[in-house]
Amino acid sequence: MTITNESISQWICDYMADPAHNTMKELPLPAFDMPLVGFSAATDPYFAFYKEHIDPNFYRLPTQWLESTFSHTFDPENVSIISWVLPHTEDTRKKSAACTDAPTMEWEHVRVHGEECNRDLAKALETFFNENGIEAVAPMCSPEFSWGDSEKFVVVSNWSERHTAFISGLGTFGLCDGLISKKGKAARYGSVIVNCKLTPTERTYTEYNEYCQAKNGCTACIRRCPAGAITPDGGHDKNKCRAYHAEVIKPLLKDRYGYEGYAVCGLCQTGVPCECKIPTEKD
Ligand code: B12
Ligand code: SF4
Ligand code: SF4
Repeated sequence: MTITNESISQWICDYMADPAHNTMKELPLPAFDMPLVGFSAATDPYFAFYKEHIDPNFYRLPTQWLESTFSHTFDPENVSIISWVLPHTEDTRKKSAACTDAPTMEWEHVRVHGEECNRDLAKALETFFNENGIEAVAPMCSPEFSWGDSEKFVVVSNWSERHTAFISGLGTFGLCDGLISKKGKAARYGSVIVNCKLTPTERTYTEYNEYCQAKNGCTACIRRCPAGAITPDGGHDKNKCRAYHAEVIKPLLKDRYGYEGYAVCGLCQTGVPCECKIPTEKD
């Protein structure tokens, strides 16, 4: 296969079109709708900006991921990033939008098995490139991926899928922190770094929060959050959000469904104007 933006996008869509890959495993349902794919260059100044902005001693540049994986230097001019959005299905979104205190089991299965599917996709794409003689690494699947406490941002990882998607032309941040793409905010994100020159996707926005309608008075995610973790001026309080996951969602899911696995909330992602599209002032 000739490696072009189009052929890679098609490869990702074909992978996700296979029901054996795109599955919630424990429920006979697809985890996601069809993906959106974006591309960026390692030389994009935003990568260096985010390293500084997030944590210069912890956050990594694309070339640093390749260098630590393959133990030699890489020319950033030749390194690209493939980033994707995996949107939740309408069924999962609608069920979650109807909830007010905790999401449904479908939402939890997307967090657990949908994320497995996201990482399997990243691993499969990484393997595809490596087998074709092009070094590639999926940070989220690397043993070197980590996240931890941050003075500035409470918790941060050494590779942020949302910031990568922003740079790759896929969307902008919302008041609640969620990244809003053309397919909205109810989605998961992934990426692979490759030693190969690809054409960066044009960013059709200039502000990091351009799509969010908070500037026009939208308060939908504030009202959706059962933890009071989102405020008009403070944005997203990650400590309140995490505490709600651990102290409220976990016991609720155990009582309701007998579920004792990884528990998340995500109610701010649905029942809002940016759930599955770029919101407008009229929403
Ligand atoms: C740690 C983490 C969490 C933490 C903290 C979240 C956070 N906001 O950082 C907790 C446990 C709270 C959490 C919760 C959730 N998470 Co989470 N989480 C992550 C993880 C592992 C790392 C995030 C990270 O590194 N953040 C770095 C910090 C710096 O990001 P930030 O604070 O949001 O960044 C802000 C600034 O950088 C600023 N900013 C950006 N550009 C600029 C430019 C300028 C000039 C300035 C001044 C500022 C600025 O805006 C950003 C938003 O406010 C990622 C996976 C990954 N590797 O990316 C998933 C991830 C972010 N989570 C995700 C999801 C789905 C969730 C939940 C919905 C849970 C669920 N599955 O139901 C909730 C949503 C909470 C919320 N409102 O965001 C998705 C994102 C989906 C989306 N639409 O954005 C991710 C990408 C996982 C994935 N693979 O898809 N998560
Ligand atoms: S619900 Fe409204 S305020 Fe919240 S992120 Fe979406 S557009 Fe922004
Ligand atoms: S994930 Fe839940 S608790 Fe956290 S900000 Fe969103 S709605 Fe609030």
